[in-house]
Amino acid sequence: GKVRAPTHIISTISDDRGEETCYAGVPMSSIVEQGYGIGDVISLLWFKRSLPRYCTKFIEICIMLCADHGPCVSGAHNTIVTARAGKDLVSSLVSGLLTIGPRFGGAIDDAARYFKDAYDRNLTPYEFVESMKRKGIRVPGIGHRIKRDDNRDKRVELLQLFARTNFPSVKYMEYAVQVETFTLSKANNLVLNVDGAIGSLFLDLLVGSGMFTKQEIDEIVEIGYLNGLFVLARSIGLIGHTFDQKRLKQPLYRHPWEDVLYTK
Ligand code: Q5B
Repeated sequence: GKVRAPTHIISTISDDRGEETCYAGVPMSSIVEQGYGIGDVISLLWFKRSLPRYCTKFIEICIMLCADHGPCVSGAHNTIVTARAGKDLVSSLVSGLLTIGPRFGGAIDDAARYFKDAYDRNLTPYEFVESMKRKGIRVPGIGHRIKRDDNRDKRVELLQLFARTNFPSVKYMEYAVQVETFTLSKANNLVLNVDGAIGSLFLDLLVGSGMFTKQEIDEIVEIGYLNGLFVLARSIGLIGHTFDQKRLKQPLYRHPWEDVLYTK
């Protein structure tokens, strides 16, 4: 039989050897001719399968809603300062991306992990939140610097509305809402934030679509695919902020002395 030299790389998501590149077996021409969108491309390259339209639409809504949140958030601030230091597009972009993490935008995977574990173990919101408190862990997906009980995050409302209308089940999201009701009884900024909404709703997408086995869902949650949605989305805004600063010919940023508490 054929003897094959061992390879140094294994790849399962795309293949560029033929006449046209295929994403998870789907040729480029089909992607264009069948009117696929960015949600379909993400489905193919991240999840290695075509997902139903309501799932790819949900992915696209996540990308659109998380593309930017103004110049004052951590990521945009870093990007603006870097662009004003005369750095190039890639440097300005990655400077902003590097702020994405457990406090800012990168709480989606942990929100999914903790909400799934708590729901699957039938913990009441009280038991879940208090157990997190005992462990000294802030509930991922809960809390915001400017959003409050009386100033809800429109992005969360839009995602919830879409899911309630289109998903077969929203049990994880409803659980997250019950957790929010409990945390809001403690402080009025402990709202379900955009990370928590995406994390819980993506669990509903994975479980409710019937497109993933239990083992695949556990692997997706364990590896942590979902922060990728925020990273991808916010790159759009960070690139925009870079162009904006260059267009405005903004000078080197220096933080004002008056805004620093100098102390010994
Ligand atoms: N406390 C987000 O904190 C923030 C608690 C909590 C239990 C919690 C905080 C947090 C989890 C991580 C998370 C995603 C750091 C946020 C995003 C994208 C964004 C951003 C934008 C965009 C805010 C005051 C008191 C303390 C705390 C308690 C706070 N959070 N307890 N569970 N989750 N959340 N991140 O307001 O007794 O005084 O010690 O880490 O989900 O990033 O727009 O800006 O699109 O760009 O600074 O939307 O909630 O409050 O730290 O002063 O805490 O509340 O223990 O209690 P804050 P702190 P105590 S969405």
